Amino acid sequence: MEEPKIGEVDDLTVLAKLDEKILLNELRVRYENDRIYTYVGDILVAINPFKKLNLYDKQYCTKYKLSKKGSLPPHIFAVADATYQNMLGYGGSLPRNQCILISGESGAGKTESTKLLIKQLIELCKGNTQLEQQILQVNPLLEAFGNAQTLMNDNSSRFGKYIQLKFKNGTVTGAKISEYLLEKSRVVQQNKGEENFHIFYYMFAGLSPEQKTNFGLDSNNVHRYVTTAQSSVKAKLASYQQDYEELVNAMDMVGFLEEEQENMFRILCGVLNTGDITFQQQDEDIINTNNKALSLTAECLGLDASEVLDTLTCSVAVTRGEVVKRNYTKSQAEDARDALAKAIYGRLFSWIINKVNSLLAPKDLSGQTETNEIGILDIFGFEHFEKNSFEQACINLANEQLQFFFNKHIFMLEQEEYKKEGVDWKEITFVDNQPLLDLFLGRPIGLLALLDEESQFPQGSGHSLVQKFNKNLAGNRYFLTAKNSHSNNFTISHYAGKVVYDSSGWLEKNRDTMPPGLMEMLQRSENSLLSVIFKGKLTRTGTLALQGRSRKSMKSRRSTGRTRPDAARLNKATKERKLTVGAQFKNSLQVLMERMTTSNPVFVRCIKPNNQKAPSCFDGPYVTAQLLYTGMLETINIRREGFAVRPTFQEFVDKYKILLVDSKAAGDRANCERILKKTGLQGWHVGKTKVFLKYHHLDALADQLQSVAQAVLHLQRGVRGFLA
Ligand code: AOV
Ligand code: MG
Repeated sequence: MEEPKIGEVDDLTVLAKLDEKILLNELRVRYENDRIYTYVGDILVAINPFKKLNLYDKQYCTKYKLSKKGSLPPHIFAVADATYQNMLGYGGSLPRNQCILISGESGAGKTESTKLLIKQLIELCKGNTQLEQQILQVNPLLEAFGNAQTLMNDNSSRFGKYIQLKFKNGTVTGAKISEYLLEKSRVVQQNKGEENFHIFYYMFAGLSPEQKTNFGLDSNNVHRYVTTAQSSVKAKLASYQQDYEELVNAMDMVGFLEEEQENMFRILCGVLNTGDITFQQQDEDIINTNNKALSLTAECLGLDASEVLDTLTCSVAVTRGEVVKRNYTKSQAEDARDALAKAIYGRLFSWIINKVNSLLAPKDLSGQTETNEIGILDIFGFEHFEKNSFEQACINLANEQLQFFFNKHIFMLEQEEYKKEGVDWKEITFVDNQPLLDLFLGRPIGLLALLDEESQFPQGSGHSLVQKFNKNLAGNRYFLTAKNSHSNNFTISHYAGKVVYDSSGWLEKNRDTMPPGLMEMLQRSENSLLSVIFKGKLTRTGTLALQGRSRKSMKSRRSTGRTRPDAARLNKATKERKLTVGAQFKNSLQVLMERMTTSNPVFVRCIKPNNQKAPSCFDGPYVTAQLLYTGMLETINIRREGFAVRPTFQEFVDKYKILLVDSKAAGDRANCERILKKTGLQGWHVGKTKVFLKYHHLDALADQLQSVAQAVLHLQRGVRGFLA
């Protein structure tokens, strides 16, 4: 047999010889020929082209509809197709609920893949319904508010999301989005060379001059919270304008009312103006040095300016029934100001998700037929900047968790099953990252637990935190203390590489408390939307639970005077201890893992070809590193040697007994062997309760089924012809 040329192999598991170099070369040649997709058995590898490829138009949508996997080049649409068919129950023994897990570092192409998957899934179930159009518009909407330009990706997701599409009889009936940890700190501060959330630039380009004046938006977009160079904003003005149009379009389509949109923009301009409030120390007092910003803030947020100033510059506590006022320092006032902006943005984002969910919720669940779902996980990819904070730690923890799930599914469970079923098997080893999950999640000695403990001390600081880490985790192989004992830095040896973290600000970010009085003030806002979003409660996973129906409460605009809250209420508010951000994140990851465990997982692994976001540039060492840390070689090995398809005897016989031309064949071991021998296939195995097949066996079996079916049809026609 002739060896296939380099780059001609669509599925790397058929390569006769394999090592790091061969693998890299195959991928390189494919990439150079714009073949960005490659299979490893049932896993899709996607390399970011960083340029527009003609791979996704109508013609491709049609081509990959109900296609047979082996007959077409690898494609993200084929993943959508296979997942859809499994959801319909064509996957035999597999669970009907599917979850597509997309991994890869920041900028590798997860979000683009997610969009393509949704596009093709909608194409597959197409009923031309309004709901389908709404679902397609959700992504541009979420990206406007949740994505931003970073050093690693111009459209980086600053939140994680899990999108569940619900189906009934193959038709989409609704969608639900879960969000994970929006990076709120970006609203008030961005690293050098990075931007605030897209929406702030879209608004600047898209709002009418009248709106801008009304909302106090600077005509040059000079606000402290948006630091991007004016020249670069100007250069992108036209494209921002278009993005704004698309966003408004999307909001209309999904069902956001005009009044709600107006309120959103007003609130966001309030956030920008909040950032421009500046303070100065004057004797005992903190005074505001930008009255214009203060009054614009109050105006946009529907608040009273003097009350805003009060809550930002002093705290009111109750000691033995007496109300005691304490002035903030300048930096405390600045923190209070930024906390206000972050809280508003975070809650607004949660409200948007909430609103989308209520608009896209399945309407009628009373029918007899069961509903099934396809979930798609698009998290924030692994990140390592020059300076890495609490957000990066959480983001990287999520990536560790996902890698662990991959390992567990691909290596651990599978090999356990071989053992149990008596398959003759040579163990394939892999790098287990369980120790890293333990390092983060262990109790009482784990990063998050220690962080929570330190967060309870009002006097705690970044330095006391890192000392606590050093003291408790020094023996851990994956935790490295800084050489300089005064440093706030520590290093974690992640599955995807070492990251140096700076512990400054972690306690505040983890506590995420609002200065006293802010919450109550916002609940009394004249802006009906703002008051609604602050009346909601946060759940244990940090999502917003609104009281009653949001539409209804939107309409009842009541304002209960502007007095400061009474002492008793204040006291209660300060006493109520809410979950820390770390604890919420841990809970939401746990919920996600549980959901993933009960579905059939489908893996897409995105690879970033270079670190410059550049097209046609394949950086060998950079790609190799990703192939190594994701365990690609081991994955190919297990997919080559292993048995990805494992139906029970009964399932196997039910599906293929037609090949025996024996419709009464019992679902036992002997019949499975009879069928398999008859097919002439090689390399299968029959275990104690299950049949073990290679991925490519499925295609061959499908071919044989089809030819038998055709023969039967032929025969029937013949008989009919004979009778006629
Ligand atoms: P990410 O989701 O994995 O990063 P994206 O999906 O946002 O990465 O991809 C980054 C950029 O790469 C996109 O904005 C596109 O310009 C380009 N790109 C990705 N996939 C394709 C494709 N199939 N065709 C053309 N261009 C593509 V992050 O969200 O940062 O982890 O947090
Ligand atoms: Mg993304």
